[in-house]
Amino acid sequence: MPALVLLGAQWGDEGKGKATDLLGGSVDYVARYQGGNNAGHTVVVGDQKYALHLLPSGVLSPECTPVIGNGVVVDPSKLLSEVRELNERGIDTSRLLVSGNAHLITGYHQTLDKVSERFLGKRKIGTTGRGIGPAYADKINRQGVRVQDLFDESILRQKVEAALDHKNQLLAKIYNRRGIGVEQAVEELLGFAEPLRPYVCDTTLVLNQALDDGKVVLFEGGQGTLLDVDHGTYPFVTSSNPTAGGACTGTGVGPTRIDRVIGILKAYTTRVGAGPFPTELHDEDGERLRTEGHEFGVTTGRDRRCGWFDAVIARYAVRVNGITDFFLTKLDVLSGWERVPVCVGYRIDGREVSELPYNQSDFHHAEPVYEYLPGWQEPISGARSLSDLPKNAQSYVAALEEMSGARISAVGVGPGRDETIQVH
Ligand code: 2SA
Ligand code: GDP
Ligand code: MG
Repeated sequence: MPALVLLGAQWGDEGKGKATDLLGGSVDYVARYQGGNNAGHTVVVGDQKYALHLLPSGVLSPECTPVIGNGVVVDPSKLLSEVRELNERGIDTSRLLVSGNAHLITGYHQTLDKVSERFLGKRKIGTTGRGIGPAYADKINRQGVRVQDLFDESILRQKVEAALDHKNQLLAKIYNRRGIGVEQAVEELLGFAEPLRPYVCDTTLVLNQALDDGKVVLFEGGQGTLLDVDHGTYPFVTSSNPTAGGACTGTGVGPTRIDRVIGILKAYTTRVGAGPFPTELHDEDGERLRTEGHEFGVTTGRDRRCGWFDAVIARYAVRVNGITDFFLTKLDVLSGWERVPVCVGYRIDGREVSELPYNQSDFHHAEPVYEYLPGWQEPISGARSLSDLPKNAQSYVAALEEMSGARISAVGVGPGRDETIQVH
């Protein structure tokens, strides 16, 4: 099992941080391949809780080397403060490697993110306001500033000048805001150069050599499949590719080297930010899932929208990611329901469909078709094998596996490292 991708199969917050941490002890490298500090990955180790945003969750495993790949957008100030906070809690971050080709998020990207959301009004995406979209826009528009540019002042100045020229016109003419000074932006960025220098290297070379040497590499996705800019609910998505292909472009490791793709799948569904969500609950059942599942954003503290499990989405995630295994998380949150609805298809303008519609209007109109599975009353956090679970919880897992189209190889029954049932 030398190379595995671990990604969110729904709209993010499925419990990727916990799953990565769980595997951290048996892998040599954990590489983030997309996104930035919009991610919020929670890891609970004993009585300690860590909320990681930019650092790969493997940073908490002493034998594991955390890598920030070229596909990630790096806010240098946030990276350094996350490193400092972990150091203050006794976690060694000296093994961290950061790609010199990763793009930087600067103050002006954050300004543009916030201003453009305000400008969109009720059409807003509900971004995290961390500058993610504008930083990726600059990358694709070839106006980005990369980590390696921090080490060449003259190139840095030229790139910031080029990036700000157009943005300042935009800020002044469209948003009626004051422009951003080139010198101020350059000075601020230069201040990050020396603190970052020890971590920066050619991570593509490191990861490929590690695989040549038989090391185990885990590629950790942020957000989730339906937030993918190509395969998600566009435009209500993030600006990168959390799907499995992103692991290759975001680290420079070819697809023939990937052995396993693990989809993290919550036993119900949540979403943060705007956009369609067929199984969303607007009633007290949704409120109950939010409260019992502690469904609040790790980065922004926003309420997460909650709804029932959607097998159409799980099957779609298998299709676009080539998922080989699922880790089913938060099964414990479902204890105490008389019956648990599971969405098996959609009704769209009178038609029933079993595949996710590619047409955005169809998806906006999709009404869930539910099957009702019998619930269980007992708390299950103490279960360590499937046979420890109440019969109806076992049947729920089996039904989800059958409907989703990939085997479930682990089941989460609590946030702690050990609160997991290993099935395969
Ligand atoms: P952005 O900031 O440009 O990436 O926002 C675009 C959309 O992507 C969603 N998004 C997320 N959805 C779930 N979890 C995320 N991370 C945090 C968490 C979120 C938080 O772990 O809880 O704290 O609010 C995440 N990051 C981005 C976002 O909601 C937009 O819909
Ligand atoms: P990520 O972005 O996918 O890493 O997920 P988040 O950390 O944003 O949100 C998942 C939340 O669920 C975190 O608070 C985790 O500690 C918690 N969690 C993960 N797995 C389980 C589980 O099996 N049961 C319960 N109750 N909580 C879990
Ligand atoms: Mg999260």
